[in-house]
Amino acid sequence: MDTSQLKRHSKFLSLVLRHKPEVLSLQLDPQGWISVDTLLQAMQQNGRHLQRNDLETIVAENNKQRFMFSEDGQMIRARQGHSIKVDLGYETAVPPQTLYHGTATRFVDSIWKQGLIKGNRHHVHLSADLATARQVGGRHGKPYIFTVRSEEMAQAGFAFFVTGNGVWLVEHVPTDYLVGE
Ligand code: HQG
Repeated sequence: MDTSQLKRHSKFLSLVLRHKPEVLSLQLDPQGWISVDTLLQAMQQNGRHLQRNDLETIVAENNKQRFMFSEDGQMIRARQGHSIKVDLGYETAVPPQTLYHGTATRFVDSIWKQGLIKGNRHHVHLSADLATARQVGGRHGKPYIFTVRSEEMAQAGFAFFVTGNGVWLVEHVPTDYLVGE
């Protein structure tokens, strides 16, 4: 299967595993998992012919490691980014002194009023490196980077989680902990 086909399937998997499993008449378990066989079968019935080895390629090569298999390889889920209710079971983690959040310039005024809010997602997404933040912000327009004083937030009692692929998650970032460009 060529790269563009894999990318198309990968985007569809994000839709199914994070937002709308119902497009394939599927239901994820409370932790966001679905059986690989069930998923592949449902995709097949939807005219999306994907073999197990193609799925393995997508999981392994996805640029942001968006998906993961269970240890026994029988189940698959998205690592983060859900809008449907799932309990990802991430442990809280101690963040570094600062983390970054990339946004677009048009959101900046609103962010200075409300802080960073999670919107449709379960959490606000932060990254440990500037390059990732810039890329995330660039998806929305002209990128603008906020630095988040994460160590101070953790000391003040905010819970931080980190996913297997280095995305940091937090409920909300009040303006007190934001530093602009
Ligand atoms: C902005 C992608 C106005 C926020 C990425 C962002 C990431 C506010 C947008 C992951 C606001 C939400 C998440 C406020 C936050 N007023 N705008 N008070 N607070 N915003 O896509 O962080 O490709 O839901 O700055 O790489 O851009 O899905 O969040 O611009 O890791 O794997 O509201 O999604 O990963 O946009 O991206 P999003 P995000 P995936």
